Amino acid sequence: MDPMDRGMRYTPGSSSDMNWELADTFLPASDNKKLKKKRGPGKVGIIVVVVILAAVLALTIGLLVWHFHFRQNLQSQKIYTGSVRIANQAFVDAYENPDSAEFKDLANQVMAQLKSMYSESPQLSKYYIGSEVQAFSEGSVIAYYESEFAVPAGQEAEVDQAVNRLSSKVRRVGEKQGPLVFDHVVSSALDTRLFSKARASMRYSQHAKSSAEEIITSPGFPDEPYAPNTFVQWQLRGDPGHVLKLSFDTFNLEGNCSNDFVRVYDSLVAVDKHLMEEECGYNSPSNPLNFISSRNVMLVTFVTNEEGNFPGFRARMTQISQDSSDLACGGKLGGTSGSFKSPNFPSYYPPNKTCQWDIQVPDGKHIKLRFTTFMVSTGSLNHCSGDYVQIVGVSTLCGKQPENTIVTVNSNKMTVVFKSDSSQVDQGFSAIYEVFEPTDPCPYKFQCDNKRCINPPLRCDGWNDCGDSTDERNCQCDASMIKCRNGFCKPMFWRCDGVNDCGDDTDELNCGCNVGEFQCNDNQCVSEKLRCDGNRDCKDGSDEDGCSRDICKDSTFLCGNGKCLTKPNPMCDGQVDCEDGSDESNCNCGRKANSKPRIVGGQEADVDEFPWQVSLHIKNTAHVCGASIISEQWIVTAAHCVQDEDKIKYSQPGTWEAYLGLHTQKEKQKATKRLIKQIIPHKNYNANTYDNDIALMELDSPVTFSASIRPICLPTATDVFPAGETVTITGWGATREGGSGATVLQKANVRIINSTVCNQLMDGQITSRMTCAGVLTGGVDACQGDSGGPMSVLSNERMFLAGVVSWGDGCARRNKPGIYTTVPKFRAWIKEKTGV
Ligand code: 4AZ
Repeated sequence: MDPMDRGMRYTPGSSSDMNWELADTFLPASDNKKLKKKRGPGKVGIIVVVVILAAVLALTIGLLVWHFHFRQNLQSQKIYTGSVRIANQAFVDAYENPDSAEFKDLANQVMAQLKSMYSESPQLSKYYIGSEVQAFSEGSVIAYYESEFAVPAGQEAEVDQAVNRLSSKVRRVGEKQGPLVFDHVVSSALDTRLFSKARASMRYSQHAKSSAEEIITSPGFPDEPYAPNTFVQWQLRGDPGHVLKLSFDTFNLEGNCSNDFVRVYDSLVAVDKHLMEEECGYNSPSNPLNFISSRNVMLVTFVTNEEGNFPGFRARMTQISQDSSDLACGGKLGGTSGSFKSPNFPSYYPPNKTCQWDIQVPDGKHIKLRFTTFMVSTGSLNHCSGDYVQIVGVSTLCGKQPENTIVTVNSNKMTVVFKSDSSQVDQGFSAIYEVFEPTDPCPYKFQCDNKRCINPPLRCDGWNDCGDSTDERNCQCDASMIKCRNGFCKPMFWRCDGVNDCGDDTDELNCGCNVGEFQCNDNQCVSEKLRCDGNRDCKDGSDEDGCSRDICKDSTFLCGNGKCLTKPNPMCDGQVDCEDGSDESNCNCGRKANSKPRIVGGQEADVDEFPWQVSLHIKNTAHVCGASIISEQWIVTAAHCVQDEDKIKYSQPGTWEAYLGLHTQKEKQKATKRLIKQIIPHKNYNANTYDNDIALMELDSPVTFSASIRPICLPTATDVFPAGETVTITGWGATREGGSGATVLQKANVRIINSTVCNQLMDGQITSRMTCAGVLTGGVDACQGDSGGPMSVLSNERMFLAGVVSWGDGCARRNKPGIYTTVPKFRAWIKEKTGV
């Protein structure tokens, strides 16, 4: 069949269009006749002819086999999606219904004209298979279509260029060869992930009603998780003169967008040039995703790969009049101060929007503009080629700018232009302007070197409020502050918290210890009870110096047989130092397999770097909590992870599945999965105070240790982790407060915070079974979803489970450390319950 002469629907991937050109060149047998005439049929001649014939036959067969079996595989299916405006047609309601005669008639005309357009291009005509019109919308009439090509390997770029050339020609001069006048075409190659499943897809079409909202959900929502290998499209429409607003009130997909994703288009067809956003992962209902289209159409596509099992989404669609004040932006602004923001802020702004604000303040004053938030899509080429905010004559901003970015003009007029292009939207900006006297730019305030003005009380308060530290320079420290040698002042309660806040250690020198504590020679404080107990609790061992028992005096390690060793840190260092080998027993743990040189403020862990890390999932759904492997069959987590809630029986072993050896949540299939045989929460766990927040889980069958699955070492009951010591936290939890969980395991280093200081910061909620760790200036912390996971400390090149992620006041906030269950306090309990 002539591929250019197909009906309205085409069959992608048909093999009836094979290219026979090469086969024609495989038949040179006439040469043999010439040989015969010249030389006669001598014996040698016959042999030569037979050999040549055999060779030609073999070559022909080989080439035919290659042609039929492989060559067609070298052709790739390419689908271009696009929209074309038909200038000489008026929209009728029947065009919304693909089964109507009107739709079919116009679709056939569009397809015929597309075919004739492609036939003019030598690069396209030979590979063209067919087109399908998917929808029409108003204005005059816009047709949305897909065109399919079978492109030989290596020709894809040429075909891309030819399609682009054709589109820009139609945009320039129009296309009037048929009865239809095309005057605007947008087209782009369709992502293979969309069309590989598209044929087994579901397609819905919904039209917004004036008053009520329309609801769309992922298949199965809310009763069951979405299925694998799903492809669903929703074509959404509103009345002419309206735009569509789509709000996802629940959004919980797999965290890796290359597996499962939702795409929202400002079109009725999946054309990249109108892709507003691709989303995956989890969005807190308190921070709903919210989109606005530029016209009365929108397309939502939902794609999942072979692994599914996340709850999915629900979105509400409404239509808003294009004249609605909700969409208004720009205008004239005056006075001495004011504010403005991008349309739909803090939700996504619509595509194809231009707003201009003309600010004029009283004569003689100048204007300062402060962006409290700024997130504007940069465009593919960067350099603000996509969306931007232009402060005319001063600067053009795009991308993500730091909080409180300031732009000033030395005049009483300022023009600000916001422009979004047809694709990739973002949350936009919020800006505040105010006047300043040219002679006094920061009245009653402190002016930072970066032009920010800060309230005077923030000066010399220990925090870098300017962003460039200029508010903390040249300070006179009052009695409530520590005077650092380098000139900074820091709050007195940061003194001796084990963290070098000054930057030059001034705040950590000459630190005394509390009542009941012993001060080590290196100023560390340990419990008085640990003095002379035979263990080196101070890092320098000074708690065992001069002990009257005289055991291990000036030595470092008490062996199981009572003998002392003078070697520092002999435990698990790979050499048997005690005669009874007790320094090297129980050491098959904590070894970082890969020890090459949404956790907040962290970074991705290396594969197998933390092989004791476990991801606890509610069966067939998402990651919920972390845990740590301590033996082939036991893992440690937080008691608060296994407390029942309204609907979910977290305390029941049957609720859970544990993934061991997991690196990225998108590759669960590569991990070792275990069900849970029993859960033992600590009997004194207090759900109000989070005291004793620890639980044990027994796996249904033992695991075999490998590079990616190994236990972490358990500390001894007397181990203390002194303030200031660096510990590592790991997990797949949220990467910012209220944000979505991480796909790849995250790691971050924080430091142990002095318990007395921590108790003050946490309003007296810290018990002796809790350890605080964090960065008091904020920015690095465990967060929701990290709970139950390890806080580990390195000693003798092995990692020990110092704590279990338990709770905190938000995540990564200033002066709010993370709180961890102190594992040494539960060492005996772990032994009693598990034998480990
Ligand atoms: C949580 O909800 C959680 N910033 C864990 C740790 C922290 C806060 C919350 C510490 O699982």
